[in-house]
Amino acid sequence: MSRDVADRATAGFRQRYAEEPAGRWAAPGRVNLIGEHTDYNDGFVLPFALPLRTVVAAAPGPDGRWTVWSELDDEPVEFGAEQADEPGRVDGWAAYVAAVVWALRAAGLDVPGARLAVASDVPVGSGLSSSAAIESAVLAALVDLGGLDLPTGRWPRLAQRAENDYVGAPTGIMDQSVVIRGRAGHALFLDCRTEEVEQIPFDLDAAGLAVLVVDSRAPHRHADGEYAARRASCERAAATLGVTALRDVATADLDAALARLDDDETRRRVRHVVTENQRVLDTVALLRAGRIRDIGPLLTASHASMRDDFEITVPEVDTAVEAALSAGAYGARMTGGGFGGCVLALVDADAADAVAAAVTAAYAERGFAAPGTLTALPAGGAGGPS
Ligand code: GAF
Repeated sequence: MSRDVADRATAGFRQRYAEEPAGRWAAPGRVNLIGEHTDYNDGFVLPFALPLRTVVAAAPGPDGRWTVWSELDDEPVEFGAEQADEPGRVDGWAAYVAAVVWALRAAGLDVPGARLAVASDVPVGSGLSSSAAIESAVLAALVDLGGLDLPTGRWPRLAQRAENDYVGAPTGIMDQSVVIRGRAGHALFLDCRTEEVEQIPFDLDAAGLAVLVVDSRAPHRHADGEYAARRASCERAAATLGVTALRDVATADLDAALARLDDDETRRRVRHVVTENQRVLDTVALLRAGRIRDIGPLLTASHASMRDDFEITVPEVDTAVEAALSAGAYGARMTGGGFGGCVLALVDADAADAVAAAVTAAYAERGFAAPGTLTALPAGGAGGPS
C-alpha cells in the first residue's frame, strides 16, 4: 500500500475522531486490458488492478450509526440505518459508503456502526474505478470490524448490488471483481456469467514492456445516460434474438444474428459485443502463449469497434490512441465505460516517455487540455487490515 495515502487516511481519522483507527483497509483502481461493455452481456473481460489505492481507516462506532470523512470534503457525513435502508437517501461520494451498508444489511448481515476516514490516490471521474475502490475498501473494513460471515467470493456481487441499487448506476460486475480479486503481475480473465476467474500472467517487466495509461481529461459527456442506453440496447437485442444475453451469440453465428435485426444501430451494438468477446478470448490465448506484444492489434481493433460500432469514444480519446500508435505503440484503446476516461497503450518500456510526449503534443495541436500519463503494472486487489 502506498505509504502516503495510508498515512493520509490515518491522519484524517485521528484529526476527525481524536482516537486511533482499529485498522486500515485498501482497494485499488483498475484498468481494463480488453473486453468493454461485455460484462453486463454475461461475457468476458480482462482487467487488472492498479497500484493506485483507496484507503479506509476505521474503528467501531455507535450501533446503527456511520460517520465518514473523506479528503474530498471538509465535513464528515453521518447517517443512520434509516438513511442506509432507503436507496438514494445519502448522495454524493458518501453514497458509495451508505450503499455498502445497505447491501450488507439487505443480505441479512448485522453491520457494525463505524467511524471511517477515506483517502485515495485513484482519481475520481477518470474511468479508473474510484467507485469500486471505495466500495470495496469500505466493504473489507465493515466485514472485518463486524466479524461478518461473508466469504470474499461473495464480495463482488454485493458491491455491484450496492452500486446498482443504492447509487443507481446500472454497471456490470467487472470493476468490483478485479478490485477485489486482482493479483500482482496478472490480469484477471473473468467469465461474467459464471464468475469463474483465471489469473493470467501479465509480466510486463520481464518482457521489457509497459502499459501507458493516458487520462484523456475529456469532460464526461452524458456518460451515465449513454451507458444506460447502450445496456438497454444490448438487452433489447438479446430479447429479439431469443437469447439470455448477447454472450450467447457465437462468433460463427454473428452474421445470421445481424440479419435478424432490423435497424443498423442495433446491428452495430451487437457486432461490437460479439466481436469484443472474441477479442478477449484471443488476447487470453496469446498471453497464455507468452506472446504479449502480439496482443497489440487486438487492442487497436477493440478501440475501432468502440469508436465505430458502439460509439462510445470522444475526440480526445481517439486522438490519444492515434498519437500513441503513430509513436510506435503495439496497440492502444480506450479503457472503461467511455465518453472520456483513460486510454491505454502497450509500449516498449523504454519508449513510454516518448509515446507520452507524442500524445501530449497531439493534444496541444488539437487545442485539448494536457492529458495525464502514468505507467501501470498489475497490482493486487483489496486487502487489510494493516
Ligand atoms: C464501467 C462499468 F462499471 C463496468 O461494469 C463495465 O461495464 C465498463 O464500464 C465497460 O466495460 O466501468
